[in-house]
Amino acid sequence: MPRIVCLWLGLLLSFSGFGQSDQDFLIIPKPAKMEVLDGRFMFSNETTVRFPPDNAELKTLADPFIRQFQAATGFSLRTENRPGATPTATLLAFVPVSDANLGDEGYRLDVTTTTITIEATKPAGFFYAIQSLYQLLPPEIFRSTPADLSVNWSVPACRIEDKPRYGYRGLHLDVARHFFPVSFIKKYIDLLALHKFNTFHWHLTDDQGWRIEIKKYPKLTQVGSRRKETLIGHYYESDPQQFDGQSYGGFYTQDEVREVVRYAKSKYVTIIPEIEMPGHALAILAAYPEFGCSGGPYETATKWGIFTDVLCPYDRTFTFLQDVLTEVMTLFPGPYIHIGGDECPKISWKKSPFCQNLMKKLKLKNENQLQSYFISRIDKWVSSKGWKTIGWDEILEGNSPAIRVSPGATVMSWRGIEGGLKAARQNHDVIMTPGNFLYLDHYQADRSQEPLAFGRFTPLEKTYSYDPTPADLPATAQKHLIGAQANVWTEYLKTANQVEYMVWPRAAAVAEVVWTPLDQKNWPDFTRRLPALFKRLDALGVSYSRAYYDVVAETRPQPDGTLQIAMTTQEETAEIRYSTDGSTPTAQSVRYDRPFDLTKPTSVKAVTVKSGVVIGDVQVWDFAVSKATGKSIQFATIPTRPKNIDPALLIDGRYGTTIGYLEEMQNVAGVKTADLTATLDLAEPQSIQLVTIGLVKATAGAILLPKQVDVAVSDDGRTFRTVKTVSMDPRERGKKAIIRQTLTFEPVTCRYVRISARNVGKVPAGMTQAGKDAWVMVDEITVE
Ligand code: TNX
Repeated sequence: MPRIVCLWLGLLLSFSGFGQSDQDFLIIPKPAKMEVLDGRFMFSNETTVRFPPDNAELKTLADPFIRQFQAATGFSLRTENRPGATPTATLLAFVPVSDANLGDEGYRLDVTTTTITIEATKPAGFFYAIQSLYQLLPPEIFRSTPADLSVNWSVPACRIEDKPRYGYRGLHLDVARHFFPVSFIKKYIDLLALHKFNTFHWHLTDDQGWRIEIKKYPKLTQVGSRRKETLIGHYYESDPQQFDGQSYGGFYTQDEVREVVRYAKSKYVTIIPEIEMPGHALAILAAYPEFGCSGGPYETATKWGIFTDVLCPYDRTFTFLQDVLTEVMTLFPGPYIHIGGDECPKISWKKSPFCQNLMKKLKLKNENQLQSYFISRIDKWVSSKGWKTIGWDEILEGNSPAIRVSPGATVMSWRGIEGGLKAARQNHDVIMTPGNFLYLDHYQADRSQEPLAFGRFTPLEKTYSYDPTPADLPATAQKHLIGAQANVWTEYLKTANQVEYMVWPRAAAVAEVVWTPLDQKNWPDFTRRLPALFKRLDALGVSYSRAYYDVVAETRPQPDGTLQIAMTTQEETAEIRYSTDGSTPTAQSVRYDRPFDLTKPTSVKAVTVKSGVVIGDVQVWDFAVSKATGKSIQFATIPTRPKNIDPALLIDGRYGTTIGYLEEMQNVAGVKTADLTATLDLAEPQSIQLVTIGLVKATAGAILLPKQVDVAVSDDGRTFRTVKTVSMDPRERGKKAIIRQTLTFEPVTCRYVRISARNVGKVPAGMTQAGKDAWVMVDEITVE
C-alpha cells in the first residue's frame, strides 16, 4: 500500500523498512504531492533513457542530465535508439501527456524498482521533473568529476505529482552597483533553475553603472559603465566619506546578453531586463547630460543612495529611451520589460522651467503627476510594441484618471506589501518583493559576526515564513497576484562569493514560498532538508551561508553579580562546543549542556558540531562583567533609539555595535538633543573607583561625542557628588566607532552611580550635519 506522505515524512522514513532512509526525499522546493513506495530504482551502465523519437525538445532537455550523470557517476546512460539496450535494464522514460491538472509547468514522476516515468504536458514540466530527480539522487550527482565508488546511485520508489503555486517565481540581481561576469550569471541561472524559479530579473542600469551595450548610444558603456571610485565601507562609515580611488566598471556586450538569454531559455528561465527611469539614472546623465534638467555636467555615482539628478521629461529623452528599449527588445524574449520607476526625487523637476511649463501645458497638479506622465508615456510606447511594462510600486503614485499607467502594467511591490495589495485590488498584476522578507541584501545573522551587508535583519526563517497571498484578499485581486521574487542589491556585495553567501540558502526558502502549496510548507521539515541542500551546494561550488547553524548567545545578568550565558542553535540535532580561554573551539572543546556563569569579563567562542564535525562558523563574543552586572539602571530622559528601550541593555554584558544603518545599531541607546543620564543602583554601598562607558561617534549621522562625561555618586539616590568629569570634542569626526571612555577616580563608597553624557545640542557649524539636532549614543556601562 502506498503511504501518503505529508508533513512529518522524516519521522516516517526513519523506521521504514522499505529501502528508504532519512537521506531520501530532500527535494527543495517541496513537491505538491508525494507518495513513498517500496524499494529503490538502481541506476547502472545498463539504464536506458527513452523519449519519443520525434521530440527534439525532450532530447535537448534530457541530454544535459545524461551528461551530468556521466560526469558525476562515470555511468553512461543509454538512449534507447542506441544499440545494446537490454530488455532487463532499468528505464527512464519521458512520456508527454495531455492533462490539464498538470498545467504548463507541472509533472508526474513515478519511480518503481525498474522504471522511472516522467509525464508532463509541456517541456518545462519535464525540466522540473529532472530537477526533482537530481534532488532524489545523492548530492554527489552535482559533482563535475566522478564521486567515489561507495555512492549508491539509486532513488527511492515514489510517486510525485507536482506543480507550482505561482506562475511567476523570480530572483533578481543588481549588476549595476557591482558587476558580475557572464560565467557567474550562468551559474546563478543554474541555481535558479535547479530550484524551479522561472524568472531572472536582471537589474542592468543604475546611478553607479550602465551595464548593457546599446549600439546607438555608445557612450552609455564608454562613459556610463565606469565610475571613478567607490565608497569604502558602509554609507555612514566615515565622515567625511572615504573612497577607494579605483576606477570601476564593466558591461555586457549584446552578444553576451544574447548568449545569457539563450542559456537561460535552455533552463526554462525567462530574463526580464530592467532599464531604470526616470530616477537612478546618473550613469545615463554622465554619458548624455542633455537628458538632465540642469544640463550637467554629471558623473556616474561613486556612492549609494538616492540622487536628485534624474531624467528630464524632454521629448528627446523619450526618443532616447525608446531607442534604447528598441535595442533591448531585440535581445530579450519578452513579454516583460522593467522600467524601474522607484525613488525618483522631484527636486530637479521643481527647479526646471521646462518641467514647470510642461506641467502647466498638461494641466498637472504636481511633480508626482509628472512622474506618472513620464511612466505612462513610456508604458504606452512599450505596450504599443506588444510588450508589457513592469515597474516598482511607485509607478502607481501620482496617477490620475487622465494620466495613469495602463491596466496591463505589472507592479513590483517592494515597500512592504500594502502597495502590492492595493495594486491587485485595482486589477494590476502584482509581483510581491517585500523588503522585510525577500531582500537578500539584509543581514541573515548576528551582524557583529557577519560580512558587511545593507542593514536590516532577515534571517532564513523569516524569509521562509512569507506567504505572498493574504487569506483575506478578495478572489478577484488574488488572481492578479502572480507571484513573488527575492531581490539582491549589491551595494555591499563586491564579489561573486559574497553574492552567493547572501543568496543561499535564503533563495531556497523563497523557492518554497513560490512553488510549494501552502499546506505543504513547513519550517521544521524545510530544516530537515537543509543539510542536503548544503551538500548539493558544496558539490556545485557555491559559497553559501551556514548562518542557520550559528550559535546564538543570550546574556542573563544574575542578582549575585554573575553573568549567565545561555546558548542555542536552530539545528537541534547538533551540539554546541565552546571555549572561554580565547582558543578557537573545535569538536573536542567543552560541550555546552546548560547555561554557565561568568564572573569576570570573558571572550566566549562557540561553534556547532554534528557527528564529531564542526558544521558552523565560529561565533565570538566579548562579554562584560562588572559591579554593574545584575543591578538596576534608570534613565533621566528615555532614549528614543532604539524604540521601546529596556534600560537594562546598558548593563546586560553585551557591547554594542554600530554596524549597519543608523537605526540598526545594536545594543546602544541614543537620546536626541538632551543629555544621556543613567543612574545605577548597586543595591548596597560598595567601594568603586572606575567607570567605563562606550560613546558612539557617527558624525555623518549626527551622532556626536558628548561634550562632557561625568560620574557622580550618592548614598541615598537623591544627593549626588561629582567624582569625575572628562571633556571631549564633539566635533571629532573620522571613522564611525564606539569609543570606550574610562573614568577613574579616588576609591569611594556609594550605593548609586550616575553617569551623564552631555549633549552638545545642535550639530556645530562646519560639520556634515551642521544645524541638525545632535544625538548622544552610548553602549555598555561597567563599574569597578
Ligand atoms: C532600494 S528596492 C532600492 C535599491 C537599493 C535597495 C537596497 C528598490 C526598488 N530600490 O535601489 O539598492 O533599496 O536594499
